[in-house]
Amino acid sequence: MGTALVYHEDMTAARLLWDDPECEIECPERLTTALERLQQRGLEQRCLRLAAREASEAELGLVHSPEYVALLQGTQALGTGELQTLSGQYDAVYFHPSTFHCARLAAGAALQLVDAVLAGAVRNGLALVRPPGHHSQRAAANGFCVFNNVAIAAKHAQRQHGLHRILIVDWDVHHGQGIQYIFEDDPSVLYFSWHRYEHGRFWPYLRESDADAVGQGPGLGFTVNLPWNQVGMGNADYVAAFLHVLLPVAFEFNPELVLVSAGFDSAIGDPEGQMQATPECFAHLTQLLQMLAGGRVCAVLEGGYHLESLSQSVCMMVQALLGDPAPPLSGPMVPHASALESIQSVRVAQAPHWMSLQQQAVALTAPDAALALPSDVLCEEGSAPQEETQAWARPHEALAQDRALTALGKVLYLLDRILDGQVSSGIAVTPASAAAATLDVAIRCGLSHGAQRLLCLAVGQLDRPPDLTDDGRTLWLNIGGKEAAALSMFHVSVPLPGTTGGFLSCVLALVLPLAYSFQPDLVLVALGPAHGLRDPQAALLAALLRGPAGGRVLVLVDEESTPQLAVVLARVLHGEAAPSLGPFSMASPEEVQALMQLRGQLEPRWKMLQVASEAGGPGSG
Ligand code: Q9C
Ligand code: ZN
Repeated sequence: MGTALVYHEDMTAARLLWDDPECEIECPERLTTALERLQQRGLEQRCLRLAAREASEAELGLVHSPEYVALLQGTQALGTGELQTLSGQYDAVYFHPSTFHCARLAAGAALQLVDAVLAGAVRNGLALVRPPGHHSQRAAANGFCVFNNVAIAAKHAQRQHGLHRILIVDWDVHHGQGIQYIFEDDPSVLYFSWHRYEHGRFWPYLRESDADAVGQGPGLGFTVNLPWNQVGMGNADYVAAFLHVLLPVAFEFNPELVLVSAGFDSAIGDPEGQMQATPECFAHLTQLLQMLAGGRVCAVLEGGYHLESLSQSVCMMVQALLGDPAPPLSGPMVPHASALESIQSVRVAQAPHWMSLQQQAVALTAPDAALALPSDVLCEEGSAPQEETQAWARPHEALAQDRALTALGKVLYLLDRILDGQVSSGIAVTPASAAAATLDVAIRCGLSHGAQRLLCLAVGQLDRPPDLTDDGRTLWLNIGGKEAAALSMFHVSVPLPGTTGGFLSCVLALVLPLAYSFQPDLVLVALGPAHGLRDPQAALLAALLRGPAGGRVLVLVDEESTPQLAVVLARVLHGEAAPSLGPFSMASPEEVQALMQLRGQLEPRWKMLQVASEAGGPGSG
């Protein structure tokens, strides 16, 4: 299933007709440059191209008042002076005779994308539109936005497709207060926004952009605001916000559809945002969102004013939507203290509304989503030369049998192909009796064949190879150990969680932060005998671990696993959507305790584990 790209050239028609330094950045070149870059990189050609249609009056009416729509309709016939006067009645807005047409196309593009995804014609997609939408309100244009494209698409998905849970992720650098107002009392739409805030000193200067605005009435907890109080936020801050705020809440919410208010003014170089996140970061964020809602992600362009940065970020997002591995993130993966303060303040504000952010345990369930069964398998055939395989196997009694040796040959072959970049990932089946020995050889071989840092995630009863050196090149993480223990910064063990909440916390609050901090160039996942993970859990784990290692993941599966496991693993490693984990059950007190203890021990070295700044903000510790 593919990726849609919705666009219409007419959306380049609107432009600023007078002098206004605040508005001139919202220009037609934003679209043409991004589209050209998608074509240059061959990405546009890999998408299903859809020509945008205009939203109907009734569709605009899902969000906007009839008077406001009529007013906009009237702008088509106005002269420049009248347009300028009318524009002056709104904050940071300009109108052009083509604005009404463009804005109807922008909303229509979002609708077409949602229809294509919910009809199953594509799995996901991006609508490249202008004017943007997330600041626009029921009867007001605001911040370059005329109609609220994403809000209209969400209402449409509810009304026309009967959806009950929609997640809106607004990663534009400005607060989408328009979306917040439209859904603030609606528990069926979860709105997440991070935004430059600077304690209220940044546009649009709203008290309700702060972390303590959490929604109203039945919508309490369904507005999640993460204010950035300093500029300069980068890759580590954005990934930390996803791991420690958005994803725990989103997995618990269990959306049927993810809409992204995809503004790229939160990327490096943008004059509005002044942030530092590189374009690659948006590939990672996109990949993480694809773990939700069966991968049904509909992104709609919002802001983004640095043409080069915008184009690169758009390409990164489309690449990730297409399922390509995300390039590794550059720079130190250490969140800023100010970011951690913000993250902690949202967690505190939202804790009353989300089990996944709480520390006390009560088992509850949330509705399920269907698991689509996999159909195609990624199959890597081949074997390392026999002499080489035998040489690696020699020290291990468990590898003496032919069957074990044959399996090892395949593992070594895959490992080499991954390390020299011919394939990005692979799966190999290992005999139960040889699991530990095969893993031992795979680690040594990986390190001697070019991996600088190797993350080994051993699931089940797999002992750490006894003479593995603790030199910082291998991070050994065992899930399914007897107890939670960090024997060193590179040797961590945690019991297998028994609840979905415990599993998700383990992955989001421990495994991924460690992995993103360590920045491995290869990940080995070994699902040992009786590993105890359910197939969707194993698939989610493998899918998520593509992120920190540039997609270089080798999974060793015990032969006693179900045949479906290899199939679902092959699919997710190929970039397909991860299956649903099923009903959410809260982590047990023991599981929470184990994670807290490990986090305490490991945080000094692995900074992505932090959820509060070291100085200790309110409610930390
Ligand atoms: N220097 C969008 O990104 N100007 N709208 C703020 C602060 C208004 C942004 C001035 C920015 C509107 C969709
Ligand atoms: Zn913006």
